[in-house]
Amino acid sequence: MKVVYTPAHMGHNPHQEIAASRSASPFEHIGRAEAIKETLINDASMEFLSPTEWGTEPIDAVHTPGLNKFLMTAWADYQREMRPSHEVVPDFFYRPSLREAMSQIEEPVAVNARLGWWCFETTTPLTEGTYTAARAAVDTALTTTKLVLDGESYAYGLCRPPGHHATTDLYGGYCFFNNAAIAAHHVATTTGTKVTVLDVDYHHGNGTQEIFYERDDVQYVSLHGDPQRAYPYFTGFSDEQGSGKGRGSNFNVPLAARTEDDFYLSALDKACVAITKFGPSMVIVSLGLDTFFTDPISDLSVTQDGFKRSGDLVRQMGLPTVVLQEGGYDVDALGNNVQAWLHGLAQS
Ligand code: OKP
Ligand code: ZN
Repeated sequence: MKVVYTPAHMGHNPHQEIAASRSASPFEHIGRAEAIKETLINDASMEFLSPTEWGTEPIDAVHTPGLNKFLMTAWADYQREMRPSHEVVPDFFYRPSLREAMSQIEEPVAVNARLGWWCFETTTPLTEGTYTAARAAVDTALTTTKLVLDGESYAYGLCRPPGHHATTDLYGGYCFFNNAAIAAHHVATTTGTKVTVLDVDYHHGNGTQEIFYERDDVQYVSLHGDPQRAYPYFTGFSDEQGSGKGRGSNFNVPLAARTEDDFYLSALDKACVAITKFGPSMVIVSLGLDTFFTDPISDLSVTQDGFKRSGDLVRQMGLPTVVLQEGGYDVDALGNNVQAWLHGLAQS
């Protein structure tokens, strides 16, 4: 299987994350992608390639162009305007009801206000090389997708930072640009065919759902921890089924804490039935391994064998499949878990 990887992800190098009312070492760090790389590079069935450059056009086709413009200079703007800091985090979020009944405003001028305009939470610091890394993750997603468009049955993109929490005009949840959504939009618009994003990360991909919620050319299907208890809390409920033209093309499967392999696989099977019914030309998998039973920030109980069975079930749909990395925070198990999933997909 072809694997797209670049060391450019190391530009995104947070030293802390602000969550649960304290600052602690970040769960999303360089070591995650390097652990996956180490496992796959020692696997003779994996062939490594570097991404090519795709520019900002595919990003601006999905996100409000101001998001890319902001992220390009935000860290440097903050150093100059506020104070020198290894990582940059908003402390004031724009919530539209602050201006209830008043005129709509434009993006503010002060960098601290712009942070709160474009970001929705505190666990996603900007560091000096974050922008370079986030752009490289998009290039990785698009390069992987092109391999499959050009005839590979499947390919894997080692995207870092992840993408599925980034909405049309907000970053957060360790995500800056929505790698999978950019890839799906690229396929749908350049081929004129339908595409499915199958999101198996523990966390609901609120960004991908939002981006495609009113569209009938891209289906979003997700299995995740029930938002009644799990991040991102405000989306991922089963009654979210799409709206307008998109009604029926969004499918959420919230899962109970400690869900084990057999139940998980039966839920994934339902997701696959919904995908087959939609009839896409390609499946883009948002692959999170944070459903693993020892993941430090999640509460499902999937095993390494469950990951292999998941890949196998996706293969049985018989569709060209792009696999893009999202979460997974038990770093000691991460490489083996990705490898198991990919071997299930490749039946090797
Ligand atoms: C990103 B992806 C943990 C706080 C959780 C954000 C979680 C983002 C998950 N102490 N912070 O979906 O794996
Ligand atoms: Zn996750």
